[in-house]
Amino acid sequence: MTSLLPPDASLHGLALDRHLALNLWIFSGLFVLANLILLVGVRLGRQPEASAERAFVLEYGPLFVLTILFGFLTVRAERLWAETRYTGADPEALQVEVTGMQFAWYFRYPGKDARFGVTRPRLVEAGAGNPLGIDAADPAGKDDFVSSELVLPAAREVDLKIEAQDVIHGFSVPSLRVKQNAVPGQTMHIHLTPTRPGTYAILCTQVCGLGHYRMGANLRIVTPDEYAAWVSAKEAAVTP
Ligand SMILES: [Cu+2]
Repeated sequence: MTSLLPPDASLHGLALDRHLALNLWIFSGLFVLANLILLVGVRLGRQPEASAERAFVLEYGPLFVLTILFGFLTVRAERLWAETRYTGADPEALQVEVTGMQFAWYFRYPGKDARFGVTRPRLVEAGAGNPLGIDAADPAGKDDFVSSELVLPAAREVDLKIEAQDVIHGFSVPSLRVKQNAVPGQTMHIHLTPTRPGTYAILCTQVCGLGHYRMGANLRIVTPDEYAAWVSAKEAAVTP
């Protein structure tokens, strides 16, 4: 059943896929069971009224079992959710800022100092090469660089800081099993570890305007060496 999904390229994805498959199997089973009960009921026709005790068991027995089942699935799902969101990222995790805007994704890397510089809305000028409005006066921003593709090294945790500049966008990377709304004025953190090198699709899953259909980007998962080479080329371009 998991083969319906694109190949997983993240460490946490396998457990999510298993949970999804478990849900599908359980609810397919319940669907079949419910229809069987219906058919048996139709076939048996009207029966003499059950005793109060038997009626109680018939009514609350399945309800009890379903409550336990839903509870189990909820706790299991919550743990998987918590793994990328509630528990903090490793302090050593690579920091990348993801910004959605009509109609593109931009990815900012903090450079050697591992600190993002201040951004100001009035400095936003995509035509002049500053789509995020990085303030040149802030020393922490001097070595920040912005990319239109998300490049991540395999087997290293990344802490994604997801933001939006104008309207609500949906940051979705099916191959990383990640989907998170990017909301103006809010910062969402997701941390995960990419595994399999390759090129994958990044989509926007909120209808964010006329150009929504073409709001996509590429995720490239590369080896640590390739990543180091890519970063130094990018850094050389911003810090002469
Ligand atoms: Cu969008």
